[in-house]
Amino acid sequence: MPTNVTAEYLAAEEEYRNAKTIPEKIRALEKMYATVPKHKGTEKLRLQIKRRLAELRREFEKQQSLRKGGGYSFSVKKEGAAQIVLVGLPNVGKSTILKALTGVDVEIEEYAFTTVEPVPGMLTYKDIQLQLVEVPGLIEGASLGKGMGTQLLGVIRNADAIAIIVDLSNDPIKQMKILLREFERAGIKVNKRRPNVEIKRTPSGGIIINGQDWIKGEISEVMKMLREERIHSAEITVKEPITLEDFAEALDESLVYKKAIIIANKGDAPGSRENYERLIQRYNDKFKIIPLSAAKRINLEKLKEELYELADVMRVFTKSPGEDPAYPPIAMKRGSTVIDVAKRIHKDFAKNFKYARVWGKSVKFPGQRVGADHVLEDGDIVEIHTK
Ligand SMILES: Nc1nc2c(ncn2[C@@H]2O[C@H](COP(=O)(O)OP(=O)(O)OP(=O)(O)O)[C@@H](O)[C@H]2O)c(=O)[nH]1
Ligand SMILES: [Mg+2]
Repeated sequence: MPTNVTAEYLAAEEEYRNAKTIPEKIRALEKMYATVPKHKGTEKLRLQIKRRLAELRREFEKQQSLRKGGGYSFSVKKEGAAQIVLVGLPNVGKSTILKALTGVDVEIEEYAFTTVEPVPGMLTYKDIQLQLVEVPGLIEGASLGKGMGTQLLGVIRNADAIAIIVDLSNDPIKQMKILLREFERAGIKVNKRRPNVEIKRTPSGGIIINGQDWIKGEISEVMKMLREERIHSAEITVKEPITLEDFAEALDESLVYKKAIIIANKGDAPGSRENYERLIQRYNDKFKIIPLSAAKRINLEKLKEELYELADVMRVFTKSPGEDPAYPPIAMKRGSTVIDVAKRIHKDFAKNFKYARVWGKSVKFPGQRVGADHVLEDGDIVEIHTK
C-alpha cells in the first residue's frame, strides 16, 4: 500500500474491508477513489479502484436482473424518430413539462413520487415525432437498488438521449451531483464519447498494440488489464492520447454513452435566478442549460428546439422526378447520406442507385447531382435516380 494516502482514505479502506453487500462495497470504494491523492504515484491505485468499481457494478446488475426475473420490467417501446427521457429528482416538474410539451394527461401533484412508472408522450416539432418519457423520480442510491432505481436506470440506459431536469427552487448543484453519481454508478456516461481505441480480437498471434505512444502509462499495466479481461490475442489500435483509466473504459463494454441537456425548471420560483447562475457557473461547459417555467409556460418553444437538437435527427424530404416533395419528411440520423435515405425508402432503391439530385443546405445549387456518399443536411430535398 502506498504510504502517502490520507486518513480519510484509510477509513474508507477499512469500511471497504468490512463491507458485506455489493452496494456497501461500492460506496466504500467511491470514497476511497475520492480521497486518494491524485498524482503519478497513486495512478495504479486509482486505476485498481476504478476497475474494481466497474466489476462490482456489472456483478450488481447481474444480481439485480436475476432477482427481477431477468431484464428490466419497465422498458418503454420506442416510437418516433428518437426517445428522450426526462430525468430528475422527485417533484422537480417532470410531469408538468411532459404535459406541456405533449399534452399527455399525466398526474401532477405538489408532493414527491406522484409518477410511479415511466410515462411516454409524443412531441411533434418541425414535422418530426419525438418520444418523451418521464422517468419516475430518481433518488440517491437508486443505482444501488433503492426505489426501483435499477429498473429506472435501465430505462435511461436504453434511451437515445437524456433531458436532466433540475428544480431551481432548490439547490441545483446538489441535484446534479446526485444524478451524475447515479448515472456513473449505472454505467451511463453523459456528453462524452468512448475513448478512441479499437480492439479487434484475433484467433491467434498474441497482443499487438498500434499507437502505443499515445498511452500515458505503463504498457505492463495495459497487458495486465487485457489478461484480466481474458483478452489473449487481439490487435489494438490507440488513436488518441489516453490514460490508463481511459484504456480501462475502452475495454468496458457495459458502458453506454448518451447526449444530455439540463432543463432548469421552476424559473418563476423565489431564489431561482441565483440558483440558475450557480448552475451555469458549474455546468455550462459540459451541458446546454435551458431555463424554463413549465407551470407558467415560459420558454417552451426554445425547449422544443433544444430537444430536437438533442435528438440528433434531421428532416429529409423525398421526391420523384417532376413531382412535389412528399410530405411528411422522413427523420434521419444527422450525418446520414443519400444512400442511407435510399435504403430507408426501399432496398431496391439502394441496390439500383445511380445518382441523386438534391435541393437544400448541403448543396451549392438547387437540384445538384450527387453520389451515394453525399452527406445531407436538415431540410434537404432528395430525388433518387435508379438504373
Ligand atoms: N413554481 C413552479 N412550480 C412548478 C413548475 N413546474 C411544476 N411545478 C410544480 O411542482 C410540483 C411537482 O410537479 P410534477 O410535474 O408533478 O413533478 P414531477 O417531477 O413529475 O414529480 P414526481 O412524479 O412526483 O417525481 C407541482 O406542484 C407542480 O405544480 C414551475 O415551472 N414552477
Ligand atoms: Mg411526475
